[in-house]
Amino acid sequence: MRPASMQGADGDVLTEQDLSVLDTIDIPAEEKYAAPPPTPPAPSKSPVLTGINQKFKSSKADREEGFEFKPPEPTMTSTAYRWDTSPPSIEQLRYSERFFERYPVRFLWAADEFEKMPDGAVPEVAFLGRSNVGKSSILNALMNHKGMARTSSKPGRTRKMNAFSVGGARLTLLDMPGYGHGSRESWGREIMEYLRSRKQFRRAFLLIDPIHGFKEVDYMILEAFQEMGVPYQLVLSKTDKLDTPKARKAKIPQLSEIFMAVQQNMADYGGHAGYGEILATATQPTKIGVNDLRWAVLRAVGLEGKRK
Ligand SMILES: Nc1nc2c(ncn2[C@@H]2O[C@H](COP(=O)(O)OP(=O)(O)O)[C@@H](O)[C@H]2O)c(=O)[nH]1
Ligand SMILES: [Mg+2]
Repeated sequence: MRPASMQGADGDVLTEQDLSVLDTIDIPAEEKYAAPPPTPPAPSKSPVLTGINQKFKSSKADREEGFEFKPPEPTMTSTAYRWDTSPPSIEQLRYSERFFERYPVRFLWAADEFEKMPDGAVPEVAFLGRSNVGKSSILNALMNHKGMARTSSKPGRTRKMNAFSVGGARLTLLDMPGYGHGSRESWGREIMEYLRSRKQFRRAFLLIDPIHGFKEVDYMILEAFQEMGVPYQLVLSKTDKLDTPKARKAKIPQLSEIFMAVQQNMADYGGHAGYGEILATATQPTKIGVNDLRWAVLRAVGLEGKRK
């Protein structure tokens, strides 16, 4: 059973109505949520957190032999919920910003089939998610380039996998076609083939629009990640829409609750392949969480700077 509060009624394809009418969102009436506070409280006593960290607790014998694993304390801010990772330092965020902004961005190639992708040795990360979730916008924000990845208010405009080179050709970012586009079979075949076989692939960043929540295809892809052992991380997009009268009227949960629900979905459907961090981002009206995401991308490919 999918959790009712995060399930859409309309399957995977976004309609115009989906995009504009918050009031139609399927949230049970008994779930009454207040407006999100500026900084959500840290859920230190969550059973989910305890469960996850419990798995990594060292045994008495380990401790006696000097092997003690201390999981990081979970932290929650308005841009990130981390339970297995430490927050980046200011220096690391600055480093990430420089890495992405200092070098010219280059469009590398577009391919509609895995077989047509040019080979290479530069590490890659891929941005996935339903049509219109904000993949191309977040890529443009990462690359600090308004029109490099094509954005559109109409779902399904990105028909190919598009590759962009950043950081002086040390890293490749992939903009993937949204799930809503074309037949699910052809979408699935080519992207799954990429995730399974591309040797320079390092991590998938799966975008979820917190206003719409998880849909059937999102659960499907989490299950596919789990089955294939695909390393992935979840990113909330368009979080500027959460703190609005419309969202409050539609009883959209506050960010801290969304973080917890997303973590639960990761555990239920995505197994252990998921990274212990959920980022909250927006690309308009102001950019939110972009450097945190840059840092996560650099860490995914081993290009992070040293902690000072
Ligand atoms: N309010 C808001 N709208 C956004 C944000 N990011 C993208 N959008 C809009 O959402 C639509 C789809 O974005 P796009 O990046 O093309 O999504 P994609 O299909 O996943 O690549 C466009 O109309 C964007 O302007 C955001 O952070 N906040
Ligand atoms: Mg796009």
